[in-house]
Amino acid sequence: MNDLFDLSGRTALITGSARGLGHAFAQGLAGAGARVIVNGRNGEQVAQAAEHLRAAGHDARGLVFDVTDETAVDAAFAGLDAQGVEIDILINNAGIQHRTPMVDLALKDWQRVIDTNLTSAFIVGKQAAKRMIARGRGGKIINIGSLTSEAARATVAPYTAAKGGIKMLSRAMAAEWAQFGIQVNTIGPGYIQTDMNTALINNPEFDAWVKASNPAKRWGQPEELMGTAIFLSSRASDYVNGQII
Ligand code: GCO
Repeated sequence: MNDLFDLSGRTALITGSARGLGHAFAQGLAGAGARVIVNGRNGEQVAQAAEHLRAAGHDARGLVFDVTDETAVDAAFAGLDAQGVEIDILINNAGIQHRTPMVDLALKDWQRVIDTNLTSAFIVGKQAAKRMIARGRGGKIINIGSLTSEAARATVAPYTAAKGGIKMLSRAMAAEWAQFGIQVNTIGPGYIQTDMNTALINNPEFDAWVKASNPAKRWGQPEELMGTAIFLSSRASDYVNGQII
């Protein structure tokens, strides 16, 4: 039964994986045997993150590109093609947060969040799926949603709209690509202790609200999401399509 979750021989690309949840996903998949490709926009952070994984004995490399830049994404995939590197697992994790009341929200800030948190999953997912379909041996795509894929709070409208879109984008991808053996699903984390949430964690009122408003009565830890990512990246989820966990 352990083989069900074994990712040996598979290559995983995790966007936005130089830190935060993305780095936890990279650690989890690497620990399950996958060769991981760390992505981010900052070359130094990506190199350090890949080195951190290699120092732990994992097969890891970096690939720097901006997930919102279609030309850069296409070039990155063309580079992988040229090196004979085939992506079996894609985690569309890259995301940013922007907290402000909607009446004060600038269109450029709305667009930046939508581009990074939602459109990027289409841009990168399209390139990965084209190759998975052509190879004929299926694949796994995991889009990272949020608690805000299902519920909303004030001042994070573009993030919430993007994460709601992520949930339905996974379903749209599943509707088109499941027939090719590609399982597309969403992970929707609750409130996790990451650097994106530092301001919230350090706010006693918000910290108390998070602890009071979820059954576990605590913040989650990034490593607590590894198991779900391994499950959705492995044979154990070969008949799971369009779901959000
Ligand atoms: C916020 C937080 C949330 C969490 C997470 C919850 O400002 O409410 O940033 O968006 O990061 O997405 O699932």
